Amino acid sequence: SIADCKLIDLPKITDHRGNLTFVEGGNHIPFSIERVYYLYDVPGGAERGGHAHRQLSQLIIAMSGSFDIVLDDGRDKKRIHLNRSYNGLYVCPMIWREMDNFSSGSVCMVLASNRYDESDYYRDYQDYLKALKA
Ligand code: T46
Repeated sequence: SIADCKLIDLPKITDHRGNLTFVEGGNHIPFSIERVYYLYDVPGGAERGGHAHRQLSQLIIAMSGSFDIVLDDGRDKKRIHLNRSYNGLYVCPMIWREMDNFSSGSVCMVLASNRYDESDYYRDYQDYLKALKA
């Protein structure tokens, strides 16, 4: 459920030369990292997401700028604004998510527990709801 999706406060090493944040698979996040991908050059007003994953666990980070993620577990919905590079949103499997409100120049980085597999996606909301009930 969306109650299992948590904002994780990542380590932040502050320094007069600039700040440094790091993420260790299995330590700061409850999975090992098999893939990294990022969204960038997102035009104003764009919406992304609109799917759920069967197996995939993810940590979503606003590396630069900000955006919103709406999490939906078929019962409850929650809108989360991400705007700090030292915060990551942990998203567990079987959560429907939509993303919008991208600021100009924003970069969304995702750390994922598995390689890309289209068969891991529910891209139809009704199919997703059916799978939840099954
Ligand atoms: C998610 C949000 C935050 C690949 O070939 N490899 C990949 O690793 C990924 C992530 C995507 N693709 C292909 C699949 C589609 O043809 O890139 C195209 C766009 O993917 P999608 O429409 O799923 O993009 P988003 O931004 O809606 O969703 C992505 C991730 O798919 C998803 O896991 O949680 O970012």
